[in-house]
Amino acid sequence: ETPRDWWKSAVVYQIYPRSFADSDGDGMGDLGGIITRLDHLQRLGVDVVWLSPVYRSPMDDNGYDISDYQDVDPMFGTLEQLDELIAGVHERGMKLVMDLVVNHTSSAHAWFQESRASRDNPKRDWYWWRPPRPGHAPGEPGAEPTNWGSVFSGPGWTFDDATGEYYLHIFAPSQPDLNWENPEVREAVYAMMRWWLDRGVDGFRMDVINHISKVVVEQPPGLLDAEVSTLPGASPYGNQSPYVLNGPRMHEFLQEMHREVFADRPNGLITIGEMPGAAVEHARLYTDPERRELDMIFQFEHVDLDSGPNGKWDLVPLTLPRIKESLGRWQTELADVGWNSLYLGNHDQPRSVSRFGSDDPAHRVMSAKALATVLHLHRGTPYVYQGDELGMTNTVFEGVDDFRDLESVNHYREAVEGGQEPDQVMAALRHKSRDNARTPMQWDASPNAGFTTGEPWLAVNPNYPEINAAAQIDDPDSVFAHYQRLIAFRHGEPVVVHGDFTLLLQEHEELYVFTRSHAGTVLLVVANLSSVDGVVAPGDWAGWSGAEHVLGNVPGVTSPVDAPLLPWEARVYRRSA
Ligand code: TEU
Repeated sequence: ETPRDWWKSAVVYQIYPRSFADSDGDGMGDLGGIITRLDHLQRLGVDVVWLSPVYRSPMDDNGYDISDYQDVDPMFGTLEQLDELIAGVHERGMKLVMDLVVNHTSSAHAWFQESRASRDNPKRDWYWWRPPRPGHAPGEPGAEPTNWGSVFSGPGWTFDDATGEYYLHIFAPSQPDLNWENPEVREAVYAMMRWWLDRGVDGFRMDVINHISKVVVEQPPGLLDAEVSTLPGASPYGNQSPYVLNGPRMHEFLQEMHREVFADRPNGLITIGEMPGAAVEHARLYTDPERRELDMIFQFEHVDLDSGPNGKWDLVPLTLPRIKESLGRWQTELADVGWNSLYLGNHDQPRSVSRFGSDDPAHRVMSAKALATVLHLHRGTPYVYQGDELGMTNTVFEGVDDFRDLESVNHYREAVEGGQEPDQVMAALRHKSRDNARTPMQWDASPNAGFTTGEPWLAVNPNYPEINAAAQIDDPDSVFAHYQRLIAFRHGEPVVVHGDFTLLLQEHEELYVFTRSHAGTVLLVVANLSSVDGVVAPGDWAGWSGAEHVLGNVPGVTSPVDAPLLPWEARVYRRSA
């Protein structure tokens, strides 16, 4: 029988279907493309495949705006192909996780169409409808029920002429928030989830799931207005987070979902909550197995470290001590209860090599391997975002027209209209735009990187002739081969899965050093996460003199712990306790 916590030793691979592989030449990835590339994943050795949304959608937010939860968008293929994909994944001994986007639907979803039709429609209360602020002309700026901003720029409420009220959308106006206070909404979502499990999927990655319980906006309009930042360049809207994240009924809703959807199913499923704004104290509750909520969550603390007081686009320098402090605290605080998801990148983040490593050709390969080594040797379930296993990098954006992502495009407009220097806005976008991670997967050196025979929806990164899967899969020194080794190492070494984590040299500016220990075995990870050559780990390493150097990123070399490290060199040692 599958152990209940089988996912502790698993590695998850995230596919962003639009950018993975195109089988019909329309320039957009699809299910047919994924099916033909499953051997790549099996070769890598991953256990679980997480598919970003492939449901029917107007694609305003590339599928995170769903208009039919129980069908595949024609752009991606058909339900039959999805069945084929599930079977193909299962045949290779892997599992398939679907993205579950139920904080909001698309405004094109039938539920919202009904809800907006009239104030007395039976589905009116399925969304958050509120009257305009008294004393303001309906629909005019300032008449919104609260002053909250949307994550994707502009106000968090949109006026609907049809019924003279506003609806809430934490994200784009085309992504209205479902009202989870209404039990019919919850039952409809649970029924849909059961339908997918019956179809054979193995679990869900739940999009912004800690937004589903909010402070209910019943008070007189204005009472829940949020503070607006007075810093230059800040958004003119208030920060909604305190009102709409980790709300009062979160645990109740997740426990109910568990009961209604998962409790009576055999072990072997996995539930992952994506949770911006979740602190480790929240994570302990959300992922405590006794509480029957979620198996693990994606937290954002370490990917927010380079954001300043004005948010995501307000760049502040990243320092290694801060990264270690943050990730290390999550390791410690979730040691006795709960579980970590480990990631450095995904479809919402810039490429991890460009952000945390170095995409300078002199350091790219080494830094990609070093980052992966550090991440995969932490305690938790590692996530590989498509292309990370090749060391893919941020791309080149000449101007704002090169972006496709609505977050990037909207931000540019709002910031420039607000008086910021276009060059400065572009610099932030180049550094952090989500489109950096959404360029097509680089399969080989043929035109468009073998992603499509047509015109790709987003330009291929010009570095594809050098960085691609075909060039790496048979090369034992490639980034790909290093990922294979890390994944196999986790599968073979219980200490990687279960070991206690101890951070060493926390204040060191260049080195990331920690131990893992379990059942008589200790691992020591020593990584130079900098381009500085010859860094030596300070300390007395006598106890490690006979230790085995089990993994490293300098081909063919094994060195003692106190030997100087090359730029971005990472080593893993093993000894008995
Ligand atoms: O993202 C959640 C999230 O917090 C977003 O705000 C995201 O991090 C964004 O980049 C903020 O800068 C999830 C999905 O992963 C994302 O692709 C969706 O756009 C979003 O939810 C809405 O569904």
